[in-house]
Amino acid sequence: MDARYKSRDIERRSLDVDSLKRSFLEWLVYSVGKDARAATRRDWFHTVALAVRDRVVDRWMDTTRSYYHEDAKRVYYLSLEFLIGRLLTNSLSNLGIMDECRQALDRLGLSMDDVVDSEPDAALGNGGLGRLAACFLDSMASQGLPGYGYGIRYEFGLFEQRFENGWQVEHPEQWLQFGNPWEFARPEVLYPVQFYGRVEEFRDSVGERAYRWVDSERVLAMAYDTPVVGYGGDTINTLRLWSARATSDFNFGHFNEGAYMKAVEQKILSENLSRVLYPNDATEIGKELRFKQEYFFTSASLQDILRRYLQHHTSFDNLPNKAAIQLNDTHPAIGIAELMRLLIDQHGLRWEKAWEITQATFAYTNHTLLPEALEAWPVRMVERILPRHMQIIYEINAKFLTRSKAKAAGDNARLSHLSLIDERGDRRVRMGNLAFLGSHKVNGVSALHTELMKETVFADFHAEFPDRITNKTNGITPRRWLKQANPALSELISSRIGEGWISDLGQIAALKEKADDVVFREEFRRAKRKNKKRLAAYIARQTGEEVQIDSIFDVQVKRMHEYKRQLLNVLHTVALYNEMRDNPTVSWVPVTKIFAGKAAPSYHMAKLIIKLINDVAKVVNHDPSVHDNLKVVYLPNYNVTAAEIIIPAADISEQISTAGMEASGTGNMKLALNGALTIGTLDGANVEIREQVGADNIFIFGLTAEEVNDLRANGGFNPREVIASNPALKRALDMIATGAFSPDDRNRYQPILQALTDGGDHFLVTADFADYCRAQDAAMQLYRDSEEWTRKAIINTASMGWFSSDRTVNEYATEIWDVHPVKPTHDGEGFR
Ligand code: BZD
Repeated sequence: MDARYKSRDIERRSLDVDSLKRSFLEWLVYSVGKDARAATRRDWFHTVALAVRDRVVDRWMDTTRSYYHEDAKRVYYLSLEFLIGRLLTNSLSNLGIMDECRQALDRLGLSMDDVVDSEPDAALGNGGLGRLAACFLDSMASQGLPGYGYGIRYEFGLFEQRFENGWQVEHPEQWLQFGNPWEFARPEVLYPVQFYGRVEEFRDSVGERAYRWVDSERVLAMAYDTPVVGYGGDTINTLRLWSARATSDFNFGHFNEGAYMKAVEQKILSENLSRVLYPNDATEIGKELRFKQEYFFTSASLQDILRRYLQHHTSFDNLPNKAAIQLNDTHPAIGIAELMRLLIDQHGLRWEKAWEITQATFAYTNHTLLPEALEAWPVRMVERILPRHMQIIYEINAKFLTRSKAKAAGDNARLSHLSLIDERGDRRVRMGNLAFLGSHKVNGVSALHTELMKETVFADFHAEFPDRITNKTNGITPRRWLKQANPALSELISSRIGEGWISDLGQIAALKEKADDVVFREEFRRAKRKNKKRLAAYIARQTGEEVQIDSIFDVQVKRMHEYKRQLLNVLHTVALYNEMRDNPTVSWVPVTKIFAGKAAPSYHMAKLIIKLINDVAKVVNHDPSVHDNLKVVYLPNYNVTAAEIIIPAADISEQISTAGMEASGTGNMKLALNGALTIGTLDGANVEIREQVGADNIFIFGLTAEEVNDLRANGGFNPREVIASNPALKRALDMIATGAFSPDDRNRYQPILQALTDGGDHFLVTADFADYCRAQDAAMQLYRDSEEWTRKAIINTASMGWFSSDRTVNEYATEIWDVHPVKPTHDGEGFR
């Protein structure tokens, strides 16, 4: 090899400050095409990202090659969402070259923070489900597990939220506008995906009945790969996202003008498949395009998985020993019918064999029990879009129902629950049932949620397959959510217990004894204060509001949903405001209520609650009689990047969902890990957080899931009585009802009051109000004793080891996937 290239090749991989600096200048000129004088911040971000990417590529290829040579069993995480956020700090931190990069930029007279802040936030997800997928990618790579993410490369991620006069307005999120330096386009990795058409029956070569799908429309799926850098940089896995391309059938040459225009229209239509992420996080919208997105990425992923498998194998018998496919909710569940189709129609397998392989390969994670969120597609639509799949689903159903215990017992009600088809009204395909039946394991995401799955939505399936449901309590990656987001605290921790916690979060328990160390407590407080200052500056920039660093930062950040009960929080805010006004001479602990989160664009009630919070903020923040003891802020456009600023600064973590409704929660884990004390119901993973931190170090309130269930079963309760008997609640509601916060439109909040009274208060806001206020009071009293508060905060941080997504992913790996770490061989040869 030419010596000049060889040395450049080595430089590309060198991690010292000088090499980085030289790379930056070279990349700026030769790839970004600017000189240092003309370069904008964004140019510098692209420059740095490309130079960092260089340092990843060799190891990435080594990793991929090692998996190939070992023919290792891979796990494929199929998810319609990956909420990854920014990647620059993540890559630098996991490669261990944060300081080197900062210094190299420094020598160029550039600020690292400016460069980092020029990266768009990749928001290819709605909330918890998408972020969980991103944490799992980090954990798989960090532990050397051969894991691939498969999803859609949406051109528009989750909308940008702005406020106009306190109302949410949505704007398109154009994260790809200036290009994406992390991804590699793979125009040669292209799979056809079919839609519509009809099924033809024929006799195969041995005279057996066989089927082919004909007259279909085709769209191509093109791959884009993003390297996933594991901690330490040893393993670099792949996130493969599919983009829709029109087929070359749009060869316009021979068209007349009318046909030509139509052809171009068709091209745009087919490429719409990967245009935009649906912004609904808990209600199914039942749109045809959504169903097509689900099939599009699932089909492409399965074709890719089979292609990779066939590099080493000639029969499919070993597929379950070489591939584990995890379905992130039911969004990719059509994959079960698709794998059956591929094995039977394209590879000639017999039904029984194909079914055995399919079941042994798939596993399914459920993320919600909310009935309105369970996917059920109209049979007529599925039939039209995927005619062959509809046949296969009928066949799976017929075979299953014939053999089921319910049939033997003549129990028709149970049979109809087990059916893949909901026969009530317009007939629908129940994707949860399909996912359950086609998988060897089905998991919930917290202990409570898994038990409720067994008792409610999947009770009949659980009776039929008692070993199939298993719990895998969620986790979060300590790299992003402590090391990167909270350098102040992570440096303090490492100074006392070393850096082992970063890849083995269990070690953080060694901090427990430091809770009694007065010096450590002081330093812990200093770190929190630093983060609070950073957040206060952010709040001022975003909202113009000045907040007190010494106030309690009481944080509720998550998607807006009635079951998450932001309304309960704002009612407490109004009650506290009244108390402060009534008792101006009391020395109040100052409180800053911080909200952030998006509402689905069509979710009117959620948007109205946002407006209410903003209206309350306007009144409270400008009322001199509370002497700045209470501030309310709603930060716009909550995303991963905002979370990284907000979470490390929180004193209180609000986890106040109606018990039984939040499957797990993961923000609860991030906040506690960063030393916030939780005010929460016994819901989702809060139950397990209490077990870990101890009941003395968490504020639990409200009805339990069982009590909620009993209450509802016994015909509910009378919210009007509850309101009448609680003067603080009554007063808060009266103020809202009479327009104290909406003088411009006094009836604005009627729908909210209606829901709480005539509507029966489905989410039990009024029922839990008194106990919630008690928990809030207890927290405020404790905050006065800053030593005691800090002690508990430290115990929270120190007790969160179990909530690392490394632990979660290991449980999946051993109990569901049977995949094992592979150590990549780095032979240092550079590009091949
Ligand atoms: O999944 C969430 C649950 O609500 C949380 O309790 C849980 O912690 C996380 C991770 O398991 N569910 C979602 O985030 N769901 C969605 O985002 C979603 C998206 C599209 C359609 C339906 C639901």
